[in-house]
Amino acid sequence: TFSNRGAGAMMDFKEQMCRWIEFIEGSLENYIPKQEAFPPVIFEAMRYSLFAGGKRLRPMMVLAACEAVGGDKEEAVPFACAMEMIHTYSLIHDDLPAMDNDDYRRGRLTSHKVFGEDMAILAGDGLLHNAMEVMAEACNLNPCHKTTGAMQAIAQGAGIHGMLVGQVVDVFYEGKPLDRKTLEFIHINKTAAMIRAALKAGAILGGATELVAEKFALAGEKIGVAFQILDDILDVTSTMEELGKPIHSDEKNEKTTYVNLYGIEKSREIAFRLSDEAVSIWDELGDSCNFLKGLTKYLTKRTN
Ligand code: GRG
Repeated sequence: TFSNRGAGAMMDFKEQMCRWIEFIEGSLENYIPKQEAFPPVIFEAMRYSLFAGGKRLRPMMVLAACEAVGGDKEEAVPFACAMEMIHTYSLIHDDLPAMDNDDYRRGRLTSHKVFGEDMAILAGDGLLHNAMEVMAEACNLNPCHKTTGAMQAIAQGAGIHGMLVGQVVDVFYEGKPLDRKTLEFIHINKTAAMIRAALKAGAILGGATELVAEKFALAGEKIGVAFQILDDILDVTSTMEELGKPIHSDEKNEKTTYVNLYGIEKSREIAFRLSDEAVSIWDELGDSCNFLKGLTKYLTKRTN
């Protein structure tokens, strides 16, 4: 086990995280076709983004949640890999000229810059459908409410009841003023829904009761919103540091974010409060959630 049971209890949190990442990278290889498959261009494009060094937070959450409720992480591996494929697809599409038009992601050129817009769209679609195939195959191998429930939670988190609808509202309000309720809607859906889904799916796969799985989901929502607020703060502070400007909390950013609605200090306070609320859920659930507690705290201290 990589979680905090047995000898793992003594393991340093960051070391545990690195071991999870290594495990996830290896597992992804088993669920994605090799570059040589035909036609190579699409597999090369899918792999280019999938193996670009992401933090692997969502698959880590699936696996750690499964273990935290006493499940066997092996049963959760296909779902963890599917989460990362869906997350990567969303990043590829979000970077497209029609959306955020970004040139760099995960420290390298974005998919459309390397493979062209057409192939980037298809690589994103390819990752999404491969994720569905991997999960459906796992459901067929072990048909039960745990596997189908996890697949449902993941599809819900990614689609029109989750990330996708958050992206729709984000795109719709581009360049228009946003009120707090709408901004909250975007954060809860675009960012938090996938983190919520990862923790809920992991708990379901581990055999949690509906009540406990909902607690994992709630912790995920709080972590997800805190994660997005901190991301908005990092965006502003890193740009200001690059420009050598002093950081003023009332500084305006072109997009409506928590930072320009509440200021840096208040935004940080809201993110820390949400993170503390998630930590209280882990405390309530007991020691088996120590890794997830550590991860929650780590995310509030992140610098990238
Ligand atoms: C295209 C349907 C569709 C959705 C796109 C995920 C997303 C929705 C947009 C990405 C833009 C963005 C900044 C989203 C906020 C969430 C976020 C900070 C994503 C990056 O997640 P990390 O930090 O990335 O876990 P890595 O690269 O580490 O996996």
